[in-house]
Amino acid sequence: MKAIADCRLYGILDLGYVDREALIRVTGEMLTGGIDIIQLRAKRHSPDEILAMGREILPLTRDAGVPLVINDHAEVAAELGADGVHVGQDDLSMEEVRAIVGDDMMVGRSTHSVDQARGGAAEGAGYLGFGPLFATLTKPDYVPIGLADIAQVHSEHPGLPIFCIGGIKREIVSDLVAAGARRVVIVSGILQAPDIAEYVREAKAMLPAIA
Ligand code: 3NM
Repeated sequence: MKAIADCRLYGILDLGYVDREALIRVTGEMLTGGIDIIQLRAKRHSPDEILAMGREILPLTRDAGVPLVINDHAEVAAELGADGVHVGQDDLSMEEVRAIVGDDMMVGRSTHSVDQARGGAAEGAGYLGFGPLFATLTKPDYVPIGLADIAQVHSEHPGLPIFCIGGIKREIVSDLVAAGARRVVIVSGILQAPDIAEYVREAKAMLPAIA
């Protein structure tokens, strides 16, 4: 299984973009392109449905050695035996998450400011999301934070994997790298691409190898 420190391109299976019936196909295409880590995000589905989806895709991600992270639902992550769970600022505390998933599972946290990133590092998150950099329909109602704080947040937490997120498309990955980003999450860009595997391959090629 790929370690989080070795992950550069993070893909999200967001059921707002992927049809339920296309889940396995899209997962396969992302894996073929070389996605490093995948999250299952289904804001409108029940925990039981998310567990069922997780059971369908886990064999594929395991086969590829790619971590599978469950968004929001720590119970589902625990029951599935997922590789990680991702929580937002308004979701469970780290203590509450640990009570459900135990000490070993990777826990990722969304952060939207330098200050929240400090909080995520202090609580022991395994990685951080940092954004939204740009306005995005995938997560409306959030004020974009731009590129200004990317360098700072990386310099404050050198050992912690930080994934920039929000409105990122393949075309601008190089600009983000120039601004100090090392890792990115791309959601709609990947899921709406005519050729998902190719999109993933090209986006990943723009990210520097992890030293
Ligand atoms: N979280 P797209 S931005 C799921 O800032 C999510 O925490 C964000 O999707 C955050 O690549 C975001 O389509 C949406 O813009 C990212």
